[in-house]
Amino acid sequence: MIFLLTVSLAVAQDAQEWFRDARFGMFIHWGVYSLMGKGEWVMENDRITVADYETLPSRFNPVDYDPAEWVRVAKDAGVRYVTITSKHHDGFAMWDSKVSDYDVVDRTPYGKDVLKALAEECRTAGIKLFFYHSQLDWHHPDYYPRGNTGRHTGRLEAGDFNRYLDYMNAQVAELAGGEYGELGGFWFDGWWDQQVNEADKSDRTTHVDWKLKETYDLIHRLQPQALIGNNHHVAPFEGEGFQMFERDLPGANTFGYNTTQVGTLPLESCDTINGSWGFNASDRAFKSTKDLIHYLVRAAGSDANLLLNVGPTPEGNFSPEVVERLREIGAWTREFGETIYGTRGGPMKPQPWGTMTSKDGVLYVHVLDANAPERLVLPGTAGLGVRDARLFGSGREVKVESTPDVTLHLPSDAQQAVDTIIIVRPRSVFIAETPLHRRGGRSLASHR
Ligand code: FHN
Repeated sequence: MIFLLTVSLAVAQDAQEWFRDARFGMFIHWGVYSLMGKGEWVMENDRITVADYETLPSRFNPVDYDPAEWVRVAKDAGVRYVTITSKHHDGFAMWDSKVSDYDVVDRTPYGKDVLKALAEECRTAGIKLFFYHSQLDWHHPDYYPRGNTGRHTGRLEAGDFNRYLDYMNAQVAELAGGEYGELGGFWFDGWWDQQVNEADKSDRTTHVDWKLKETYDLIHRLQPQALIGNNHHVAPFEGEGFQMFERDLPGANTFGYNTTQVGTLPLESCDTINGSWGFNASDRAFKSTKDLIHYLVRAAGSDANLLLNVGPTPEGNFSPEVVERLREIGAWTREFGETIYGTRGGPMKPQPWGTMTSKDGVLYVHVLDANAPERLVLPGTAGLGVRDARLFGSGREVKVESTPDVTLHLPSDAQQAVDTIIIVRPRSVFIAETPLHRRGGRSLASHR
């Protein structure tokens, strides 16, 4: 028993280390909602009843869906894992579910298991696969009591929540049962729908008992290495293997979801390339490649992964704007990826002008702001003797002073268009373990 526990703990730790090293993932929101071109919340936002929404699947025929091409684009961008919606809040299963016919195989003219095909391509390409799975369900009759959403679906005001949980767990077991290979993990969402006081992220009281332990134990029994994350916007629960932050870097709260403390689990930020998760035909607010790279670098500097979302069209295409940006990000990750993959954030806390990553005893200072000061003070590096500091690429030397924090003098003509990276080699062994800013103390564990 103790042996088994030790083994599964080691498996979980390995998975977490892998996750921390991965740094970059692709999020995919794809479902029958894509047909409406108004995002994945269209059922709720347009107050569509279950009866009306159920007519959508008969039109879902993604003839252009080419999972090998999706994975090629993802890999070329430099992502190490893909997280795709197996079921979103609309309740529609994107695989061949055995406990429901409300799925892509049974209800659409396409008739094929889109997750299966993607799982196979991911396996071939060495990309790990995660499933986004909505706990909230606007379709299932037993998702009752109704939550904070889904009140205009025309369902009977009755149901058995435990029966719903059995259904949800049965679907999770199908996904984790082996048919889709060894999974990276699960990314749950929708817990907040039953939160009594959704505005208060310190209050984890819900109208229902989600019985998370049952779901999490089930997954870990079937796939011990699978990491579980849950986008509940509150502090992590037992059994979760990473902590996520929607549309924000850990510690920031520009969106209103992220007032919870940054904990010690591996971290992940997710965000969109435009403003939408699911395909939204009128959303043209694509972020620039430069901003997206900055997001990735800042995430790494905050010791977090970036899970960057694409919302494919109903035909199964990534829009050209998305492909273009991913290609450009790929050019960057190929050249500069060693400064983010396998790194840990810090020890310098993120600064307005840039951020820091570290790996194998080397610090990478990322200067992101074109108007960064010429004299860059690196808070949190006091006492670190510097052997040398050089510009990534040219190898040109950068002048260093100790004040007592390490201070770099960035040559005025050295600034790069996207990210000016300075490699700082300490004089003594530097171990990047837990980032300074997450422990609120020093982590400059050097053997001097
Ligand atoms: O409601 C969902 C939303 O549709 C989307 O899936 C995002 C992704 O982080 N999460 C939820 C909102 O918190």
